Amino acid sequence: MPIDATQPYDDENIFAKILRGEIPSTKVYEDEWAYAFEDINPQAAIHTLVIPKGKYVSWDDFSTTASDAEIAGFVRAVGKVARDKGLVEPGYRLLANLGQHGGQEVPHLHVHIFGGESLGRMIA
Ligand code: D5M
Repeated sequence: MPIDATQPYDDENIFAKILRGEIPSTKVYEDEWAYAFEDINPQAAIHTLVIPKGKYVSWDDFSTTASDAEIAGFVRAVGKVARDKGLVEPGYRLLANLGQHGGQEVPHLHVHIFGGESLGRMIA
């Protein structure tokens, strides 16, 4: 079920539990600002999620309330994960679903990195 992206942050959401190490994940990268792990239900040959360490429900929440340092750190982490996976050439796709129409299921901001194959025009 897609979430209402205007809801308050829920400390019990599944990505909060992953960040706290309460449930397992396949870690790809971690730094001060971000944590990256493999999507449990991959929609492409490479499907990695990057989440900020701060408590942000959505891209809207993050882009309006995070500090410049958090935003810069997170954006650089997304780029680094994709680069380290060798995706810059031949390319990849970033996606952040937001709310009901965006089909966002988990109420902690996450950017999907899709790659490892030709992706066509759209991917869910
Ligand atoms: O995407 C939410 C994504 O989160 C979806 O692609 C599955 C993934 N997911 C859900 N639970 C887990 C766990 N436990 N590990 C790894 N990946 C997970 P959305 O953009 O919200 O629709």
